[in-house]
Amino acid sequence: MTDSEPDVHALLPSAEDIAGYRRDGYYVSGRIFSDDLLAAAVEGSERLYRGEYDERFAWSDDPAVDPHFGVPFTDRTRSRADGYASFHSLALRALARHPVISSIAAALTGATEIRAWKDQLIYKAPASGPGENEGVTGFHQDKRYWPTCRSDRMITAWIPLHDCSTRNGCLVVIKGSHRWRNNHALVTFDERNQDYIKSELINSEGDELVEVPLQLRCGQVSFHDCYTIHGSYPNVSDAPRRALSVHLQDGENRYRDLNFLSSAKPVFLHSHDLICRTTEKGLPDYSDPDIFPTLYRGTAR
Ligand SMILES: O=C(O)CCC(=O)C(=O)O
Ligand SMILES: [Fe+2]
Repeated sequence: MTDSEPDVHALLPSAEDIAGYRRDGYYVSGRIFSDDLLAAAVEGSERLYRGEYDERFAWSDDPAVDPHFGVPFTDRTRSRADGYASFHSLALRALARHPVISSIAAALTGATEIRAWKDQLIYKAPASGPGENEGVTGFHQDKRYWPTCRSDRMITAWIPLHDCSTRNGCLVVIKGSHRWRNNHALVTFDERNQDYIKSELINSEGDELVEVPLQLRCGQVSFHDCYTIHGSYPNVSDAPRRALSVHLQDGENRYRDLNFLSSAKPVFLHSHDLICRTTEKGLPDYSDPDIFPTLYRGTAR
């Protein structure tokens, strides 16, 4: 594939694909990104791990926003998730803000506007031995991390920077789990015991728990609903598994104030609330174009 722009229309999901996403809670795209863009993204992530930022912001050194800011990544035996990679690396921004990603997100969710919400650059180191739980991403629901978001239509694009299989710990989704809303405990990204999450925490409302490993060729992207339960197992290959998660909000998403009863000691505080502009009422504005740029505006399909 050359580095020419991909054909947006050819990559948009069909009506059948959209119905599949709404039924099962996930969708796998065709090949969106070229080898060149992905190679640049790998290089961009290595630069971040050395503490080299292409662009800096007023909050780029604030560990309250992200404890990884400016901290070189030396311990390659565990995983690491950097929360603002697309702000600091232009190569990663090219993936996160790519028009094909937001167009697909709009088609799948039915939203007429898609804004950036957040991204996460994830490095899953090879596990040091068989049977180790190293590098596991615990099964979780993304929306549980964003209780201050009023929307239930948020969506995540998961962009691997190379081929991903069960061997190097590809993303695994639980089919249809976006309908299981009584799962407030699933803030379990950092829990490594998947069996515990599956047997003790997930409430599947009587449905069978069907895990689907999303094995992707480089350039492909998977999308999951903000309530779809997903995670990943150890990387038993001998190379790191690298992916950029791009979390997106629909244009209707607004901040909801869950601290109104306990404003002296806020319970729900997203790192974004520290850096985005505020509304007239002094509340975080989730449409601040500096933090949440609009990536798609169009008509509902
Ligand atoms: O890459 C992983 O292991 C987890 C990614 C994830 O949680 C997400 O994309 O929402
Ligand atoms: Fe997630």
